[in-house]
Amino acid sequence: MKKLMAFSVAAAALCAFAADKVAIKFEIPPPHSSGTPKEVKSDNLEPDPGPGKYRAPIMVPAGFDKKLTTEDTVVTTSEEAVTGDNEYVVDADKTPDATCMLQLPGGVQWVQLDLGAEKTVSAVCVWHDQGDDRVYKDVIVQLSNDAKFATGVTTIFNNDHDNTSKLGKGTDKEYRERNDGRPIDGKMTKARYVRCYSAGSTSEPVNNYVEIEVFGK
Ligand SMILES: [Ca+2]
Ligand SMILES: [Ca+2]
Repeated sequence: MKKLMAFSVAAAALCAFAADKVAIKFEIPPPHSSGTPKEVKSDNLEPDPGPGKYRAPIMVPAGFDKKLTTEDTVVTTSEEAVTGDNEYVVDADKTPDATCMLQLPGGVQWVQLDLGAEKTVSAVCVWHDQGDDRVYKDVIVQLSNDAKFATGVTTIFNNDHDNTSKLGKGTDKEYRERNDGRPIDGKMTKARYVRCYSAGSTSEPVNNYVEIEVFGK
């Protein structure tokens, strides 16, 4: 009887924990009409959820679903932009065109966000460019309290399956850019800085960033 009661208490605690979880609410822009579908070549592509269908929501404990990035978030980059301003990445405008998009040169590049202080990161969502059917190469998202990412680095996403970016081999899948961006589980990592890597896309060598949002507490 005692055993049964202990089990019930544990089960109730588990249920309460599950009930306390909330879905992160990303603001999804309308899909961009890209005309004729384009074939993309990738040997590591995840299955597309289908038009109008979105990925399963990221569930986090209540209170950890706050958007941490604002238009005042400081954005730095690996190299000077080809076009656009760093602020475009946090201006809440997700229109995939030159007026709202930061474009970095070709090769391995990164965009880094400073959250201002250490936070618990529950999710990161990245919108590159959904202007046509395309897949960005070697998408890697890392968190750290070190602005230089030399120590204490946690990788929360890495689809560089053949390690061409030399940051370690990743097991995540490549994905088609869509209007819902790419939500990534932050795994409740404590960090001040968020760094998002890419190495061009199947459409062009440059690296485009429309928006990056970080959630947590
Ligand atoms: Ca933007
Ligand atoms: Ca690669």
